[in-house]
Amino acid sequence: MKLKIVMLSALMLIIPTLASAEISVEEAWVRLPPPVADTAAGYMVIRNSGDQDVEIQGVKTDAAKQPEFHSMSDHDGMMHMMKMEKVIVPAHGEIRFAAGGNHLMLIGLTSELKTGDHVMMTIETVDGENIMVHAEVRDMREGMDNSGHGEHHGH
Ligand SMILES: [Cu+2]
Repeated sequence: MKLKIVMLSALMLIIPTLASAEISVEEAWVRLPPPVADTAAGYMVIRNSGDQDVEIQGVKTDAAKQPEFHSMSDHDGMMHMMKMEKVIVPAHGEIRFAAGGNHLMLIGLTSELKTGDHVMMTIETVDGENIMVHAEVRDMREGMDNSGHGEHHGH
């Protein structure tokens, strides 16, 4: 009887976590940095299928000492980037990190990245949900990145 009560209370703890598992990550990749660089830029789309906005706490990866989300802005033709203080994925919406715009910055790479490598990351929400992300390393110097923005970025 006592066991039943314990199991029930454990279940009640689990249910709210499952109900909030509405964040998914797609199109994740990392731009191959120049050989001497110790930073790399990453891109992805974070989607929220839920009814409530979800705030992202941060990202963790063994690939970099200090991964952070950056916003890009244009001041008199010069691109500037800043750490995003808040990353909010709107309800039934998405937030895009794409070449030439907002991006993930992997600061302090812990090992050299090679084309085709998979960088494992975990996106954490403020509610404590963790989403695993596999981001492939792509070399855009010989790719088809014709957006015209990539060259401003300098990563
Ligand atoms: Cu940046």
